[in-house]
Amino acid sequence: MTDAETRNHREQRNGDAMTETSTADDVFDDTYKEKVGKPPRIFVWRNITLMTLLHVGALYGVLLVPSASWSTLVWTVVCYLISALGVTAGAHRLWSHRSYKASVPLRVFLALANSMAFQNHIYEWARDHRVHHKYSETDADPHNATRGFFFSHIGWLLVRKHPDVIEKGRKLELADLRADPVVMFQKRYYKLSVVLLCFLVPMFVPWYFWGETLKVGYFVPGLLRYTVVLNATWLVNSAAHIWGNRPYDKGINPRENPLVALSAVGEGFHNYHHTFPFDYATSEFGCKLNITTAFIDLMCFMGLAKDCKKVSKEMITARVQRTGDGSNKSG
Ligand code: ST9
Ligand code: ZN
Ligand code: ZN
Repeated sequence: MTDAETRNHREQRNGDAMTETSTADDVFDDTYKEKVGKPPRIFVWRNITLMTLLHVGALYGVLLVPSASWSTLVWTVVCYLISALGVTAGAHRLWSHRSYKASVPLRVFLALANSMAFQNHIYEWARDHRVHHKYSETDADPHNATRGFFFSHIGWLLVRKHPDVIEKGRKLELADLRADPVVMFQKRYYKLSVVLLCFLVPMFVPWYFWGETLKVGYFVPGLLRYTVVLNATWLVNSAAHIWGNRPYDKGINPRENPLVALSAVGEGFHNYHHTFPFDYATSEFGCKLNITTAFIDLMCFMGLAKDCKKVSKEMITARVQRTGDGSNKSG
């Protein structure tokens, strides 16, 4: 693309986002210029050791699966879904993008579910995620996918952040997050809530209610489930920024990746999501491969959520024709 085309593309890109979104923090900023030179790479050996141990523990969990009872396996799936929703319906669609409104009981449930997922507290997660959208694929993006699959998948958690991530992140408003007592309460008691909800509850429930061994409880619904949820989440940053079609905007890296959508309970439609970050469904296709959208719809039906933001069909069609790669199937 020429400079003029790039400018034009960015104006169109941000035009759609600015018309609907409630927070300017997640809108792409094209004024940021990366500094010249290689990004610093300072290893954090504590994280490298802990992540290695976690993945070894998860592999041991895989070996224990045949000795787990059916009830424990069902419980593992339940824990997977609860922790996944704490990230997708909670930290992501509600708190990072404000794509719908949730009542206090639902916010409390999502905050507890988020602690079960142990992916940093909601405030930090949403702050980093807004920086990811605003400075996508640059040095100021915490998991900048132009640094390769490994970096955007897990590597970014094993090294110190690029100084631009912190500098740009400090300029975000985040007032909405600070004003939410549920977010601030979870931040305050984060470590305790993680020990309880990510490790102790998944382990003790099967032991107490149906006599599962503590070892299986710890390694299968505990470590294995936690590690799978982490990797499913990280695939959105890695695989869904590398492989898939770009029906809505061929000028950006994020892609539509159905396999990631499946494992990440609806979060793999990433070209759509970066094009319209305020859409509560993160997809044009409703609940298809999208358990999170079905969950939010159910919450609305029960009166626990409301004001879901949705991109109009006309806006999608116009955008597909203007900047899509020609692969859109919706006509
Ligand atoms: C994890 C997170 O896994 C996963 C997030 C994935 C996001 C996915 C998004 C995709 C879309 C949604 C899809 C969901 C799909 C879900 C599917 C489910 C099935 N702005 O951090 P420090 C400040 S976590 C402003 O130490 P270092 C900070 O406040 C896994 N400020 O930086 C602090 O200030 P002060 C478990 C910022 O030293 C100072 O800077 N957890 C920002 O570079 C230093 O902060 C871990 O593995 C910002 N953006 O260390 C631990 N960032 O001093 C991970 C920082 O004033 N974290 N600041 O307090 C760490 O250990 C460290 O952060 C580090 C960097 C080593 C990575
Ligand atoms: Zn992304
Ligand atoms: Zn997002």
